[in-house]
Amino acid sequence: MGNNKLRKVTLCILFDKDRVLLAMKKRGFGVGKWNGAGGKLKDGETIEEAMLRETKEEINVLPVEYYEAAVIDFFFDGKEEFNQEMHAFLCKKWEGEPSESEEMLPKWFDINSIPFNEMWEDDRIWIPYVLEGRKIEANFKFDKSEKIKEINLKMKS
Ligand code: 6U4
Repeated sequence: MGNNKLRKVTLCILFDKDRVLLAMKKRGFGVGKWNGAGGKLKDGETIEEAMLRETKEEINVLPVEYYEAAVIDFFFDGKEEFNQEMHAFLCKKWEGEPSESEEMLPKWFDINSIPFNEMWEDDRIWIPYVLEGRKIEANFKFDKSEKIKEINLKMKS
C-alpha cells in the first residue's frame, strides 16, 4: 500500500443519514457501474484538490465536510495500465444539488439497498465498513475477467 508507482485516483461518496449518493459511470473505465465520483489527479494537484475538482465536474457538488475513509490499491491482471491507488472520501456536507454531467448520472440509494450487483466487486467488501465510520486500507487483485482473486484489508480505526 502507498506504492509510489501506482497512479493515484480519487473517489467521493456523499452520505446523508440513511442514504448514499452513487453515480452511474457513463463512459471510460468502469462504464455501466455505480460508483462514487472521482478520477485521476492532474499535474501538481493534491489528492484532496483532485477529489474536490472531480466531484464538482462529475456530479456538480462541492464537498464541504469530508474525510479520507479508505486507501485502496487495485491491481488488474492483463490491464496493468489501470492499476491504481484509490483515495476514497466520505462526505457528509456539501454545497449544491447532485446533478448529471457528461460523465456521470447521480442517484441516492438507501444504505440497505446499495446496488452491489452493479458495482465493482470490491465495493461490497469495503463500503459497509466505511459507512459504519471505519477507516480502512486495502488492496484487491482482479483476474482477467474483473473478478477478485486476492483481498487484503486492514482496519485503521
Ligand atoms: P478520466 O480521465 O476521468 O476520463 P476515466 O477512465 O473516466 O478517466 P478514471 O481513471 O478517471 O476513469 O477514474 C477511475 C475511477 O474509478 C476512480 O474514481 C476510481 C474508480 N475505481 C476504479 N477501480 C475501482 C474499483 N475496483 N472499485 C471502486 N472504484 C474503482 O469502487
